[in-house]
Amino acid sequence: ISSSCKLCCMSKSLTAWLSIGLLVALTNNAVSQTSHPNIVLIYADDLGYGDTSCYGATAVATPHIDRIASEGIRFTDGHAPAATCTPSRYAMLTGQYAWRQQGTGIAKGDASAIIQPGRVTLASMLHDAGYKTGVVGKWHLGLGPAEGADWNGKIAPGPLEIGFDYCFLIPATGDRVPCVYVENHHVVDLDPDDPIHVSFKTKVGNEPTGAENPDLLKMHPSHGHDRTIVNGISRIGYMTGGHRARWVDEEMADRITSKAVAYIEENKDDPFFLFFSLHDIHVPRVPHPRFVGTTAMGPRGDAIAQTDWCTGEILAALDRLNLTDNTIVLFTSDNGPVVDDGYQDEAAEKLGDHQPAGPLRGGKYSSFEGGTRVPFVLRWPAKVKANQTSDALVCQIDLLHSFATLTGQTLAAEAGPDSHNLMAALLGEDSQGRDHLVQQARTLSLRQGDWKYLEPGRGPAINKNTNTEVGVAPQAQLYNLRADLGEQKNLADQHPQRVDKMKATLGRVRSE
Ligand code: NG6
Ligand code: CA
Repeated sequence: ISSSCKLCCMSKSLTAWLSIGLLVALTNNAVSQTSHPNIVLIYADDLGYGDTSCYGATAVATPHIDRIASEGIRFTDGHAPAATCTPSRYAMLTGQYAWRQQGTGIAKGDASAIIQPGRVTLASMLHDAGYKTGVVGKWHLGLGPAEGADWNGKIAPGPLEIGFDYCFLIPATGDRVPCVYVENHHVVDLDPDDPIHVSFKTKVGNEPTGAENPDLLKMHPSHGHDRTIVNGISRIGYMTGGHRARWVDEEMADRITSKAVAYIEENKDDPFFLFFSLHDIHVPRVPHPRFVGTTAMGPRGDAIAQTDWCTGEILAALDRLNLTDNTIVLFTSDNGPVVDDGYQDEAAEKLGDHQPAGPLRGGKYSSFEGGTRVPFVLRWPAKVKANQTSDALVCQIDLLHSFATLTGQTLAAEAGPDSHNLMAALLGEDSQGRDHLVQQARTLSLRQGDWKYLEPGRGPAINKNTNTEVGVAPQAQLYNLRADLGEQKNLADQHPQRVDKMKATLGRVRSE
């Protein structure tokens, strides 16, 4: 063969090798992309099973949340781990039922960090898998060391010590002090000459309170919430100082949404995990003026409309950046709905026919299904078929194990003990989901198949303040959810053996 021909052959085989290499690289890339999709978890607060139009609401339209459902899967039996905020978030991030761990009840505004550095969390696991990890919005899992956070200095530990690279936080909830944002380790826009002091015991400083100066309020409390007034709204707890840094409730949704969108833009070239934790529709419900009056339900309905707008901004950012196809978007809520949660915001008066929990009994604070069964819609166009409805029993506590499996991470033996790998159910490939699930309110309940067992408990059956049936009764309760989704007919007396069996299963899980 002539030398020119040799050269030609060599270059041909080189081209062949190059193209095979390219193909392999492309395939690898495709594999690594679908094994490492971006993950956006949009976490509403106190949004009930019946509060979005894709779950049947007609008094408010939620086209963006509905879009996630129609382009992905709507789960009819998706759960928060608990019927209040802090234990739900704790369990979702750690994969451990919150009732196993002391100090995971609703956190005060000055609570110290509840999840200790070193714990495996959803964020630390994804961080180890090569993700950029950020949390924007409501935290409510405590900040700072045991003696409390230094609001005027470095605030740690917090999200950055348990796996997040970035945080922009409402430290607890909007109804409790301190009413300031925290970005990474510091209060945003703090004037060092006007230091923050916070107390949940005695009054600090001399600022007006809701109890002493109701004339200064633009929104009045209905129960509690009568301490320091910030932005015309009295809160839980006392606060002084930090005036320049104080939030304006009407701007909160815009503020956190722009931070969330910026986070997506900045991390678009890496796989990223964004925990976008909305404040809506928690009290005080003070949506931006552009949403006021968009529903006939007053602030609670308008806050749902605002929630949908926030969601739409995230979806639009993903579209704009060409990220939609390979991003998992999960929209869900931290617990069920409540109408009057402490402010006179006309939520009860203007409710009309709207059913915040849809067909379910109870709501926030409740052992009935309304306490933890929440909107749960997931979209991932690259992998998940559109327009699906799934009745699989799934829970937010399973995200840790599921996403670890997805991203090829092995969890340490002690990590996420209650988290199951439900990836197949989340992708719509398995219609069963969990074998059983423990639900947490004031007492525990067990879901298994069509059945639900509520353990007996002491205390009032109704939370008078919020007018919620909390599900507590001195005798055991057993419901067949297939026949009786609204938990009206207690079958415990008719099925004593099933009661015993489920009680034993709950006892076993409890002692695991
Ligand atoms: C309760 C508050 C309620 C709400 C809840 C926490 C009173 C009387 N009630 O203690 O308004 O803030 O805590 O809600 O203070 S959660 O969704 O963050 O769990
Ligand atoms: Ca909540």
